[in-house]
Amino acid sequence: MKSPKIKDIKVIFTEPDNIRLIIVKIITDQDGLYGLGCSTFTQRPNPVKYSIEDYLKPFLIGKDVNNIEDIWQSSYVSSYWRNGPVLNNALSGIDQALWDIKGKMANMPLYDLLGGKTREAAAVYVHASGESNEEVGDKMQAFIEQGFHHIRVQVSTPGYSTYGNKSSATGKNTLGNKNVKLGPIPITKRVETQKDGKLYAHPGGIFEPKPYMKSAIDLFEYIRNRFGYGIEILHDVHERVPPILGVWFAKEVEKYQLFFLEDLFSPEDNDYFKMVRSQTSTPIAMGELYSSPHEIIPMIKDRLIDFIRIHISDIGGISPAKKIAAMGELFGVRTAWHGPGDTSPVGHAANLALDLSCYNFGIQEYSIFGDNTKDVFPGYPEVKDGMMWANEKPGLGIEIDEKLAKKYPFKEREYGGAWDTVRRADGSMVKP
Ligand code: GCO
Ligand code: MG
Repeated sequence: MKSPKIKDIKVIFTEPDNIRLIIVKIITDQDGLYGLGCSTFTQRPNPVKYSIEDYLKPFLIGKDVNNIEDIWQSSYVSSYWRNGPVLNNALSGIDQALWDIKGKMANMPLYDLLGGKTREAAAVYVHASGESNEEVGDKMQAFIEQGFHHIRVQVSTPGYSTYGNKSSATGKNTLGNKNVKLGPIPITKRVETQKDGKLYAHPGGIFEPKPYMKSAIDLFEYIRNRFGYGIEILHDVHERVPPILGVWFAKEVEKYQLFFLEDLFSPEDNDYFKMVRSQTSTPIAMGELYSSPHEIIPMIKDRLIDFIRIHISDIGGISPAKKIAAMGELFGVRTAWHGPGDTSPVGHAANLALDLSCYNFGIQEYSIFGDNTKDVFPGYPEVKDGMMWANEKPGLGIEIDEKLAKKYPFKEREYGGAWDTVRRADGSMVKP
């Protein structure tokens, strides 16, 4: 039988629940045979779209859909310079769509094609954030009653801006010693997040490492006193503290037995992880900001992390991700693919195919899909009893309602949509 060829490639922008999503659809020359992939880089959607439409599409039209690896390798070097978030996200949409087509042609769910299930479903973690320990605890209680067993906990630091919460930052000194001045507190006022239909990237406010670490440690103490150790808690530092303070923090929280501590350092400070490994057994997760194999390979090779937090579309799709997962297995490192709101349900379906088929699965992040998002993506992975369940449909098992997707065009955003600018009390920039 003649192998299907790539006939057309479409990029679909949609924002059903205030997060910009990018979907790729590969249409073959075989009637009714098409595939979907996620290319979501929510802060920079346009360059991803142009990279696909202006470069990958002309390069790929007419190619045999069977040859995923050859298409991936030749596309990867077709730009000569490589390993960046824009080109990798563009390539991911193509790659995931080809795997979706492969599953449809084999009439198999993708996890079966990748070796079959190593578990019935993938345990997920959800986000409990709040302005106080009690509020975080109450949200945890609600999630526990829904059957979740792994919960990421983030609490606001009074007077400062905290990742996972948007407390207004007055820069009020909460170090406990009223006389300590934190330097000239720059005026950061909160602009409306949404005004006249436009979205505004509000300033990220003021972040100070010591007040943040104190409030996080107080939160863990509170949670362990209220819930004990029978529930798994996770925490995301989001790369915001100076590295040596991160080393101290990882040691200080060891007694709270976190499931993992995430983004303790920025990728640029990877070498600090060696210090952490020799001083504490706090489980470490890192990877959502990696877009090159050169970043993750040393972390696995030297067992500097316990969980691979890679954003699959940011590394180039399923093809590279499954190789990284295999390397992780050989070194005792588990997967914890990035699964934020700015991974589309198609991307979550790709995560899930690997979660189910990889022996060294660790945990799957799950940012609860909004109702509009669920409508746009029929077949989205179901979550119940704290687990994400795949359906038995071939390929990724998910669709996109293109007509409905069009009803959610990208909103206009100030400066095109930037990630928050977070500053120290002296006004210097913080990696956000
Ligand atoms: C997480 C991540 C996200 C990112 C977001 C960036 O652990 O889920 O840190 O919250 O900040 O995906 O766009
Ligand atoms: Mg994170």
